[in-house]
Amino acid sequence: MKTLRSLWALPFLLAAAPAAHAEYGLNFPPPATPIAREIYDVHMLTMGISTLLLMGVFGVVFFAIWKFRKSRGYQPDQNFHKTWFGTWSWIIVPAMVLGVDLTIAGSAQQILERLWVVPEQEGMLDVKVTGHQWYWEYEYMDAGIRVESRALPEDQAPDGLYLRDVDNRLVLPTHRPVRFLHTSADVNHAMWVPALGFKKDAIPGYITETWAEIDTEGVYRGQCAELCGTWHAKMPIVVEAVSEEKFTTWVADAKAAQAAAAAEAAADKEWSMADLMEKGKGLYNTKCASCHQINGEGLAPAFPALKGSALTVGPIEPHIDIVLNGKPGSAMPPWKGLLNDLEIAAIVTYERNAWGNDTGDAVQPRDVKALR
Ligand code: HEC
Ligand SMILES: [Cu+2]
Repeated sequence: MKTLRSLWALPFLLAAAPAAHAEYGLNFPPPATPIAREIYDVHMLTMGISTLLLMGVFGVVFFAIWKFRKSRGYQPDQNFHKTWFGTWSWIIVPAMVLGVDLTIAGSAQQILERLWVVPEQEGMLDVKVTGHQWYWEYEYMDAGIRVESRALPEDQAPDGLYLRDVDNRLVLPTHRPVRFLHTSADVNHAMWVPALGFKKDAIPGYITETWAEIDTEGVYRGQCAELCGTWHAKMPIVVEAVSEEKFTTWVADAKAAQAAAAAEAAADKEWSMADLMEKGKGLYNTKCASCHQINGEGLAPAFPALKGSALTVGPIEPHIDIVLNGKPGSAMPPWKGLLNDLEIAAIVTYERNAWGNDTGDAVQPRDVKALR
């Protein structure tokens, strides 16, 4: 009873906390593709029809309850079922309802077909979307650009956007069809951006496709929609739709940055301890800390501590090896394909010297290369 009574306060509480529900309006987020807009329209049509029916039915019911009440001397009709309407209404009314249902289903079917059948078209942009525990990876197949996208930690996320904002957005052009190729590197995930009109599972070992042609520039938010483990909630998706010109510039910049990073890693340079530690700290905090924690203490029993662990203060080679190849059958992924030699050298150096590990080892990119 007490709980029920305090429920009265709920609407007022919600109204008083605008920051907490800043993103939620009364309806679905505005759609950003023609198909998503049609889905939205079917939804509105359905809502309209059901609202009218609801008002009609309730109107008749309330009117009848009031008008024909017992206190005015009315008696229940004992013979209604014997009238023509009493006999046939059981068929006519459901048939009308079915008619409305089929009308809605018919238009929904047409829209879904266009949504799920990827058109064969020249000039499509192919983006491979891979779900990872717990971040998204976007690969622009033609440009050869790879982007990792992670939720911003609570202290870096803008107000009201914790678990809704990421470090690197999925940048897409408007007025150009994009084909998404969905897959996963570990467990099932699902890509869901409501404004694009679809939700699609990411299944390890399979590649499935969807598509979208965004016609409105803007930022569209979504999230992983398949329970995928401890930090399922930390997999937001942020799509930034920009003009074709802006997209071309973005592609050029991303390619240049990627080439510069590769060249830096390939250069046969001896890196100083300070440089390795600085690079390693940034990389560790974004890529490893979700499991092993910022303080290196892990999260027992799932994720081992790296502070003072046998591998991080023991010989260097097995340490590099587990980072390169992961540990099959555990949540520790292989980083071989995701990090270059310099990045792995920096992370391993950081792990061997942070949190009081103090081994004094400065691991060089060539040490990693030798074990690849
Ligand atoms: C998704 C969670 C996850 C992420 C992300 C992760 N690890 Fe691990 N890591 C594990 C698990 C689980 C183990 C334990 C594997 C086992 O031995 O069963 C482990 C083990 C290790 C070990 C061996 C520890 C020991 O003493 O046994 C090292 C070193 C390590 N990880 C380094 C890294 C580095 C470097 C990164 C980032 C580039 C990283 N891990 C990212 C889950 C993760
Ligand atoms: Cu997920």
